[in-house]
Amino acid sequence: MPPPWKIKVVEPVALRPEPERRRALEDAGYNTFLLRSEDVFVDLLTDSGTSALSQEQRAAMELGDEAYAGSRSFFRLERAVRDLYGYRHVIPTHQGRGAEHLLAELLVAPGLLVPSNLYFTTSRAHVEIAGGIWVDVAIPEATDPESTYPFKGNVDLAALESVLAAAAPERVAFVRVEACLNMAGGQPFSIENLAAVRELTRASDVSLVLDATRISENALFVKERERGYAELTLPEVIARITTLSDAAVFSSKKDHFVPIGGLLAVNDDDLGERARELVVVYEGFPHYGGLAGHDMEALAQGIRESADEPLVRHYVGQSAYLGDVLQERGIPIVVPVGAHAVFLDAKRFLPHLSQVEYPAQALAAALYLAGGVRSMERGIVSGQHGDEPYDGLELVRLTIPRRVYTREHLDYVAGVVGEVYERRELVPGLEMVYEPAQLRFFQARFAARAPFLAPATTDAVVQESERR
Ligand code: P70
Repeated sequence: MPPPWKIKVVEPVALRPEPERRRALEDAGYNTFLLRSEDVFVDLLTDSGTSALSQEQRAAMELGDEAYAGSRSFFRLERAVRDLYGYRHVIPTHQGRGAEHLLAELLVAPGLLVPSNLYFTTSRAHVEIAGGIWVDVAIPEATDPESTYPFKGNVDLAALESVLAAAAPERVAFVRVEACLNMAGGQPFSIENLAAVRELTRASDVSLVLDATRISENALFVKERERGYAELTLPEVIARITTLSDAAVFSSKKDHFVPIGGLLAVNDDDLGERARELVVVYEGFPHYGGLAGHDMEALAQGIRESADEPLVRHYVGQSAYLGDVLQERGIPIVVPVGAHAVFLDAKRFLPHLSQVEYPAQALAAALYLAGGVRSMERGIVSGQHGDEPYDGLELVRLTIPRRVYTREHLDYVAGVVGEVYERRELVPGLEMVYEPAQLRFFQARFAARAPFLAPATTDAVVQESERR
């Protein structure tokens, strides 16, 4: 189906000539985070804050009430959250990690455990800065790019049960379950699994906190893949999910179509009060939490749009389409294709590189050089923890912003990836030359171990993709 929107405002983009891309890549230390966006042609770095606003969101922004306290816009936001998700207390934050910070300050203490279905970078960082210990309780399929299990976001119930049996409730801060598990490829959990987690946490007197950042897509996958939900509306499925939790954090920069914003939402009155006490220290008064009134208006409207099934279905369909085209060309990707992105499996894409040569980082650099396509490393640079050995997933994420790119853009991206795949042995490994102390993937710098794709090769890549 064509998209359920048409384009009213456009932003020009251009493909820079090869020598300029090469220079930009070197200046960026082979890290796609450090490229300037004007040097990027198709920007698939992230779906975070990169969506197109709707006309309704832009209109709502005119109504922003910029009062410091008691802002009308806050109450509209609170109503939108309660209507769709049902949580009693709504604390706005500047973005998702602001909510994660509050949650960690509220519930984590030194030595407390946070069991979760796989890590997310900022979520784990906040837990660890507060002295907590992250415990992975993802099912094994989550880290197997070739497993076609439909709910790779599920929690390993036996693993969770044994953590809780050994430590709950005193030594467990909360159990975290992330919707459309980002680091596994945007993979959903089933409601059956979440309900079982709910039983375990209840029996152990521990809170269940959702990372509901991508809950809309998770709800759509449930409708399509889990028996008994096909006839429910998308908002009904979303509500089935949230009622199984005690609290949630949201990065609203994804499903809620806003460039900035996040939420902490909780049911417990005491926790809600403590969150409002804390938010004034880090974010702002509880009626804006680091957001402008007009941001809260756009967010309230975006929350309503996030439960619009045709919109979510089209969006998930874009990832599926790109995944299909890549698979037809024999390119190794994570299956099933998840919510917000196609993840290339760099271990199979560049088998001549060992993981300490940063294959996913090198592949992301090659895609930029070859066709101005920006993607994100999700491998050892993002996942390695201190000096611990890492042999986990080694992925490159081609992330689709919402309501932004057309099928022509996706075909172009598939062409670039395909041409690089055909010349894959020309992609050399990298060496890390600067490693920041926190969340190193954002700002690390690299040097190439050998000349990176010869210029003639990159020109051929673009010509090939244009010919197609
Ligand atoms: C991405 C973004 C953000 C995010 C998330 C989940 C499941 C929390 C957050 C934090 C941005 C990003 C963040 C860290 C590393 C790379 C990219 N994900 N939970 O691109 O929210 O960014 O608003 O503070 O996906 O996946 P926020």
